[in-house]
Amino acid sequence: MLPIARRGRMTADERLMFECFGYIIIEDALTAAETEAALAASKRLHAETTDIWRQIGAGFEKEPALAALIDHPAVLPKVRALYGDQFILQSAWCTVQAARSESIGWHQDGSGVFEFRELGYPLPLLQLRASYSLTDQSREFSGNMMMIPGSHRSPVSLPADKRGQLIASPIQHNILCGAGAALLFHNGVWHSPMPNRQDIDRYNMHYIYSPPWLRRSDRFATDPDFLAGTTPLRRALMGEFERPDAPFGAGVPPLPFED
Ligand SMILES: O=C(O)CCC(=O)C(=O)O
Repeated sequence: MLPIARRGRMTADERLMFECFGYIIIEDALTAAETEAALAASKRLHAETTDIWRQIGAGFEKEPALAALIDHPAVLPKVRALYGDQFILQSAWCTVQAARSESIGWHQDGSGVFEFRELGYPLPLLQLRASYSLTDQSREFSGNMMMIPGSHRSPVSLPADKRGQLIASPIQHNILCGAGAALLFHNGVWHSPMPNRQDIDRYNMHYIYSPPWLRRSDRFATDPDFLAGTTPLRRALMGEFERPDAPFGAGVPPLPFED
């Protein structure tokens, strides 16, 4: 019953699993070297963090190992399969859950200011999140993600009194995966981090892909030095168009994929 996918192109089976569960898991998305480099970069980003849970945005501007995951070949073809050739990186968050801490909070992704579920039913795909586990989360209580499969298609919300609970629903799935795995999920899936009862801090790196007109949430503008030094594809994924005034129409060129 696990929606396990392989690296790269989205197969028909994977697409069905994604549509049914609202997520798929790519267990070996990153190599050990990529995981180690991204973890070291995440620790540098969080060098000053003292909160038990905190996320820092746009770390890719400073850390090449995090920029490398923006268009990672294990995952980006699946994002493309779901969105086509016109989408952006709406945000990228490096998230730490400190050792021996918890911050259970079941939620759907989107905007607390105007929840996506207010838009209509079924909830549209607006923030497709690729979450890379940078520390081992193959056992429960390692800060691993908990998900309610299929909840992106539920017309009713998770009851408010369940949103702070470890066991929010009998059908919840506590995701277990090693370091280097990627979890790709629909914004509508109810999810929460599990407590981290380990002696080490847990790190996740989240990349959120959206239609080109969705406002970025980890930055108002992308660092010009990063834009100047990065690849055409990553630059385009930053949402830099020639006509940023016209993101709904002819202003948005297709992403410069090589194939
Ligand atoms: O990495 C985590 O702790 C979970 C982050 C999360 O669920 C979110 O940012 O929406």
